[in-house]
Order: sequence, then C-alpha cells, then structure tokens
Amino acid sequence: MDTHLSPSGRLVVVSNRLPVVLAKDVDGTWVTRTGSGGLVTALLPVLRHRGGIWIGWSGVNEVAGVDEALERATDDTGYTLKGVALNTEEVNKFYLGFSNEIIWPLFHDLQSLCNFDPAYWRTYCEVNRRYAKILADNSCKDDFIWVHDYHLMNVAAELRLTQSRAHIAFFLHIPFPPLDIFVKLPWRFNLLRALLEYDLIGFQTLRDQRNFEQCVRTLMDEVCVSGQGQVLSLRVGDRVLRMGSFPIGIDSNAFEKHAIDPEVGAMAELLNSQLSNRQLILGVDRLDYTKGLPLRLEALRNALQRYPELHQRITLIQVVIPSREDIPQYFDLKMRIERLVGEINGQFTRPGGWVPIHYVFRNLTRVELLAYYRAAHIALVTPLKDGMNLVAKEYCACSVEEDSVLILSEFAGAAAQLQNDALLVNPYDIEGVADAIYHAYNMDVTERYARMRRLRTTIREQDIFWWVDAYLRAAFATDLSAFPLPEDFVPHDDFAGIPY
Ligand code: GDG
Repeated sequence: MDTHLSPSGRLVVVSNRLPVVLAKDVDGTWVTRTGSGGLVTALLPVLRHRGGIWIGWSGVNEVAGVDEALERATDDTGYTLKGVALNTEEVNKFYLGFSNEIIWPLFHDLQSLCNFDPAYWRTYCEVNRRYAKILADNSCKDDFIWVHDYHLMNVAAELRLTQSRAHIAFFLHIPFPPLDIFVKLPWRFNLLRALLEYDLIGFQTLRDQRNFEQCVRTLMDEVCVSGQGQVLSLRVGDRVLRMGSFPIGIDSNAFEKHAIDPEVGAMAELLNSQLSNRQLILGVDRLDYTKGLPLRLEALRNALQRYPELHQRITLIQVVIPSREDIPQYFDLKMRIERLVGEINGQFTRPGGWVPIHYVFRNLTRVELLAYYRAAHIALVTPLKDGMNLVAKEYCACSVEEDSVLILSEFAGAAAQLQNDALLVNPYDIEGVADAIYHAYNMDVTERYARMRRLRTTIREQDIFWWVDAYLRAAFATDLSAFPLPEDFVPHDDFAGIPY
C-alpha cells in the first residue's frame, strides 16, 4: 500500500487531534484508548509498518503526565505520538473561533454564519506555527508529511519558514467553496498562498478541486495550472506542486464484518420488533447546521401531510451526536430541532403507540450504531453541504440484507460516487425530499436489491485503503496521465447532472 514512499521516508501525520483519547484513571493517572474513525483505521497500519509519528492536540488542557501517557500508548508499536499543547484561549480562538466559526461555515457556503473576528486569525497563525515548530523538530527531509484538514492550512507555509524542504501534503476533509464565497474571507490571499506551499493538495471531489482552481486562477496571477486529469500540476514561480481529488472511503470490510455480529443482529431485531409492521427511516448526524436537520424534519412532516398512507407505516429514528455545543449557533440549532420533533410528534401521534419520530441525542456505542444501520429500511442523509459524508457509506456497508434504500443529498461529496443508485435529493426542496421518502417506502424489493448491491460494490472497491493508496500514488507518481478523469465525468459548466 505504501510502496510509493521514498525508501527511507517515514510517514508523519499531522491532524488537529491525536488518534487517541486521553482520560484520567481513578488514581489520577492518564489512560489512553485508540480513537475511532476511518482515518485512524487507515493510517495506523501504515505508521506501524513504515515507522513514523502522529502529531496533534491531546484534547486535554493539562500537560503534566501527558507525554508519558502518549509514550506508554505506543510502546512497541513502531510509531510515536507527539502532543501539541493548547491553552483554553487557544482552543477558543483557534479551534472554536477561526476553524469552526469562520472556515467551517464559509467552506459550507454559509457565509452569513461567519464571525470574522480578527483575533481568531492571529491565534490561528500562532497555533499553526506551533504545530509547524513541533513538526520541524520531529521530522527530517526524507519523511512524507501528511497534514489533515481545515484547522491546519498554514502549517506548510510555517514549516517552509524554518527552511525545511520536506515533502508536505495536505488533505481537506470539508468542501472548498466557490470563488464568490471564498472571496468574502478577509484573509483570502494569505490562505491561498499558504495552501500553495504544500506539495500536494487533496480534495474530496472534483467540484472542490475546481472551486480551488478557479480561486487560484482568478486571485493569483503568478500561478499556472496545467494538466487534464484528476491530478493537476500548478507552477508558482520555480516551484511545482500538485492537486487532485480523492474521495475518502470507509473500512468497508470491518463494517460488513461487525454488522453480522450476533450482538448487533439481536439488537437490530429488537428494534424492528418494537417498531413492527413499519419501515424504519434512519438519520445519524453530528449536531451541525450543515447536516440539514430542520429541513429534513419539515420534509418528513410534508410527507405525512401529503401521503396519509404513510401514517403508522414509517418511523424516523433521528440520532443526533452532541458536538460543538460551546458555539451559540449549535445550541440554538439543538433547540430548533427539539421544538420541531415535539411539534411533528404532537401533530401526528395517535393512540395505539405510533410516534412518527424517535429522537436520540447522545453518543452511541459502536454496537448501537451498527444495529441502527442494520435495522433501518431507509437512510435519510440530507446535508446542505458535506465534504463526503461517511454515514451514507457506513449505512450501505452494514446493509447486509441488501434490501434497503439510501436517500442522499446531491450536495454531499458522496453523491459523486453514489448518485446512480441512491435516491438523490435537493435538501432545500421539502416536497422533493418528501416525495423521495414516499418513493423509497414504495420501492419494490428487486429494485432495492439491485441498487444496494451496486452501492455496496462501489463502497467496497473505493474503501479507505484505496483512498490512502491513491493519495500516496498521486504524491509520488512521475506520470500524471495515470490519473485520468472518470469516464462519466460531467464538465463543470454543463449542468447536465451533478457538476462534480
Ligand atoms: C468530516 C466532514 C467527511 C456516528 N455515531 C457516532 C459517531 N459516528 C461517526 C460515524 C461517522 C462519523 O461519526 C461522522 O462522519 P461524517 O462524514 O458523516 O461527518 P463529519 O463528522 O462532519 O466529518 C465529512 C469526514 O470528515 C471524513 O472526511 O466525510 O464530510 O464533514 O464515521 O460513524 N461518532 C461518535 N459517536 C457516535 O455516537 N464519536
């Protein structure tokens, strides 16, 4: 998988958070457990095999004992973890502030939610400098450095100031916005220049890559873009870098395998028996205004109003995972969702036990999550915009009976790969989403099988290991013609389909 790394090069991963979660034991000593998520699953084996280091924030404000705990966590693993210390003010201004009150809404096309506080930018620069300093102290020129996500866009530029020539690559997990939205950012030139200091910039979809390309072409005279495939070259003065699109996948095998665990099966059966004789519709989302939850609930209300035959025949289980509640908009969103759930349940609940929406607000165990995935007949994934959306892929991987339906927003990055077999919807079109719910409910089993089988094949073929491999190949390939555009690619300015 990692044969493309230079022979002596280690892998150095840099992300906002380390791949471990720290907590205090009863006697006050730090204990660690491996974090969950696809990135950790995909990169830890590469790190183990090549040797390397993962740099990130430990997630705790204290520093005493943390380094020792991180050392203990990686005894005999062949790689090390290096914590970046952040104080409360830095967490507020760098993480909650610049990253999550400016870049997150802006890059999801929600510019009116941005709080362009200049103090946030200053702290973002300082914290990125600190990550770069730790990186400089812990890497050498043969290493392959892979920086992740929107919290760390300045790291390469800061690293270059230390005269480092190391190969440094970046992957953006969230969308990149169109030019007319990106230009609202007061620090637009600084940020573009900083990104151009990477050797490879990876995006989730061709649409994000093309948005970035348009920003660069329009705002940076000195940049020349060349190539025609999925990976392009950019010349900036005497430097050449690359950019490409690499849709992130999941560890599909692991999901399929765990979905058939007897414990998961028993819980899925219990859910279905408690809500028998009806189709379960599932939503699983972090509490976030990008996930389109209020509009989704309105669409369900609309479906129940316009299609009375759905009464007592469908139940929406909406799981909301607590997230970023320290940011006022997230708290307000929670209130809005809960009011809507109450209203809709108040409007439609009837004697005999049918409650149209079951609302769950908490973290799920993995067994619970997989049981929901397995039990649900329909998944409703309707973000207003999403870099990829892993829930859509995880749901399909766990649909081992292959008789379920995915309703997917056309604005999720995942739509680029799954558009032919999911029911695609515009999440702003309440009646359109309601119609898709009705269509999914009525879809016959032959069509369900055919669609779900093809979805699962795509997700299995383009899994997380495929993603790591494609990214590393793009970083080191000598010939970029090895990355042609997909055969069914629709040109950006031709709205004949989804312009990915
Ligand atoms: C960002 C981008 C992009 C589910 N229940 C719990 C829980 N989950 C997991 C899911 C899934 C993940 O959370 C959510 O991933 P998404 O991709 O749906 O969304 P974001 O968190 O916004 O992720 C996104 C992704 O990065 C990867 O590049 O796809 O577009 O926004 O894996 O299984 N996680 C926890 N508790 C739960 O109860 N901690």
